[in-house]
Amino acid sequence: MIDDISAARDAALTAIEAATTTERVDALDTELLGKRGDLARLKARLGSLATIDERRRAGQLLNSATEAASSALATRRDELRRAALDARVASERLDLTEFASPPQRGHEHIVTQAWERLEDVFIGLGFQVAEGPEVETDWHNFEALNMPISHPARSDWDTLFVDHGEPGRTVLRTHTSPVQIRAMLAAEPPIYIISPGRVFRRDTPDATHMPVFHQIEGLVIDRDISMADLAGTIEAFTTAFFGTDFTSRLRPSYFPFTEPSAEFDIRTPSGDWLELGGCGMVHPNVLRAGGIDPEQWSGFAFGFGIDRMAKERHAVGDLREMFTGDIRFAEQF
Ligand code: FA5
Repeated sequence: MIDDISAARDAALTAIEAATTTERVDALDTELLGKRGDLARLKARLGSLATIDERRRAGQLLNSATEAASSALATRRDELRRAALDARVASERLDLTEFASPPQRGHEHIVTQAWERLEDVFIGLGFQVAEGPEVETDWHNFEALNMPISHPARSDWDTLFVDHGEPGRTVLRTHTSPVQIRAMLAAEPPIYIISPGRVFRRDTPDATHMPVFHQIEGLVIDRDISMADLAGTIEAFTTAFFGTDFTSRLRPSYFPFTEPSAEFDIRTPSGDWLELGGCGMVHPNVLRAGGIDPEQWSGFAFGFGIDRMAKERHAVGDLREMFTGDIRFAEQF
C-alpha cells in the first residue's frame, strides 16, 4: 500500500510537470484528485489495512500526496497562464523604432565655434582666459581707458546706458577693452590674457554690423614689449586661425587707449580686405589707471570682432544671416 501511494504520487507529479496546456492541467485535476482518481481509489483501500497504525500511516501519506498533487497543479496552471500572457504581450507589442528617425546631435553655432577656436589658439601661444562683466561702469569702459567724460572719442562707441545709479555712469560695455583694466588691477605683471565676450552698441544691423556682437580682447604686459611683438603675435594668430590662404596687415589708426595704434585687416582668398579689429601699444595713462608703472612695464593690446571672423572663415555673405535662428543656416557648418 505504502509503495502504491508513493508510486501514484510520483506518477501524478511527473504528469503535472509534463502538462503543456491549461486544458491538460484541468483534465489532470479531475483524473488525479476526482472521485474516480488514482488517489481516491487508494483512499478506498485504506479500510482493508490490518492495523490502525498502518491505516494512520497510509492515511497521512495519502493526504500529503494529495496536497503535493494539488499544489503542483496550481503552480503549473500559474506558469502556463503567465507564459500565455507573455506570448500575447510579445505578439501584440508595437515596435515603432523603424518609424522614428535616429536622434541627431546638434553642434555649436559658428560664433561659439570661432570663440572656442580662438581660445585654443591663444592658449597655445601661452595666454590665459579672463572674464569681465557685460554691464560696466563708465570708468572701466571709458575713463580708465584714457577717455575722460568730455573726450570726443567716446562718440565712436554708440553707447547703450543702463538705468542704474548715477545717470549715464553705467553702460552695456561697448567693447571688451574694460577687461584690460580689470586684469591689470587683479594681477601683477607679467600679464598675458585674452578675454572673449559679448558687447553692445547702438549700431544698425547691416552686412558687417550687429548691435550685439562679440569681441576678443588681448593684453600683454611685460618688460621690453614692443610693436614687433604685437605684429608677430597677430601674424601667428592669423595663420593659426584662418590658414595660409589669408594674409594680414596693420594699418595706422587711432584709439585713445593705445599709442601707437593700428587697425588689423585680413585679406580673404577672394582678395578683399576686411577690418577685424584694433590694436596698439598700451597707453601709459591706461597702465597707470591699472596700477602699473609705465617706466618699468610696457605692453600691447588688441580687440577683434569674433562674428566677423566666423563670417569670413565660413564665407557667409551677411552677418545678419548668422543671427536669424534659422536651423537650416546653422546646420550647414
Ligand atoms: C574697439 O572696440 C577697440 N576696443 C579695439 C581695440 C582693443 C583697439 C585694444 C586697441 C587695443 P572697434 O570699435 O574698431 O575697436 O571694434 C573692434 C572690432 O569689432 C571691429 O574691427 C570689428 O571687427 C568689430 N565690430 C565693431 N563693431 C561691430 C558691429 N556692430 N558688429 C560686428 N562687429 C563689430
